[in-house]
Amino acid sequence: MKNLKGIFSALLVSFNEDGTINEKGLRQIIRHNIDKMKVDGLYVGGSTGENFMLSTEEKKEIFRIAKDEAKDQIALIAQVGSVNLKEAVELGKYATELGYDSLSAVTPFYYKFSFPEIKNFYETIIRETGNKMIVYSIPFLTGVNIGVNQFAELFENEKIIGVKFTAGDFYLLERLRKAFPNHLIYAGFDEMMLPASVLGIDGAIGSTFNVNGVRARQIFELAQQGKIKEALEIQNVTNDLIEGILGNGLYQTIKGLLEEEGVNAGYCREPMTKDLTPAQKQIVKELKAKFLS
Ligand code: HMN
Repeated sequence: MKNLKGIFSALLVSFNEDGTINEKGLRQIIRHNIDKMKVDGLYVGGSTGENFMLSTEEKKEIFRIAKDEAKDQIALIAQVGSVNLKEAVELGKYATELGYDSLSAVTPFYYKFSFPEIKNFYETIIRETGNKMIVYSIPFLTGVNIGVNQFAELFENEKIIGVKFTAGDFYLLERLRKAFPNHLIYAGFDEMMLPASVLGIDGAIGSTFNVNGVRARQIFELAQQGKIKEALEIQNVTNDLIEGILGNGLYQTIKGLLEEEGVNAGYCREPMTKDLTPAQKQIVKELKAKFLS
């Protein structure tokens, strides 16, 4: 089994202008992550993969291409969560057959599901696929908050091996770390990686690692060595870059930065804005010159 700790890029997907998947571009993004960013793994089908705007067949296609390109070079996690449980199971079976090291699923969203319903959602995917599961908790987008006691209930299922914690609630993160020393906890906000690392996370999953993965690893490893001042200096530079990215359009700007690196990262998928304006493209050039040269 692959080591599931460390730095995971939340994989971006290259789309053509008409919204179809650009396979060649997607393969280039994967190679860039493996060869240049030296990530430990990829989180495929997440928010960053524009996943919730795609059809089931498109999601499968992305899982297939990512596994075919990465082979066994790095760890692969497939995000299969969907408010359509049947789709989540279908995707989970598909990714498991492809050899993904673990599944992950966002907490079911939109409807106000009860905790027993959420628990049943995870247990159904696990029962049907036999694979491991990482809970994807991202309350600011889903509105779903899971507390320590609820995590304890979920973790009673030994196939639920961890959580991707995309939240700024460091009290909850500290409580989770203390309560579950043997479960994997991944930080989900790249701009808060240092405080999360100090609290003892096992790894991080982030969109900006597609272009800033080397700095992300430095922050993580320096914090583990107790070199907080040095780690903070790199987090400061990282956050200057992230501030620039967030102010210019998150996924479009990361794609623009990849294009500057010679990677055909392509367009975003509507209803997201497909492309940057000329003024935004100029900002990408400035970010590239300042932070990635
Ligand atoms: C995913 O599901 O694609 C990522 O794991 C999500 C990840 O947590 C990112 N969150 C979102 O894009 C909503 C972060 O990397 C985020 O983009 C970054 O910290 C900038 O805010």
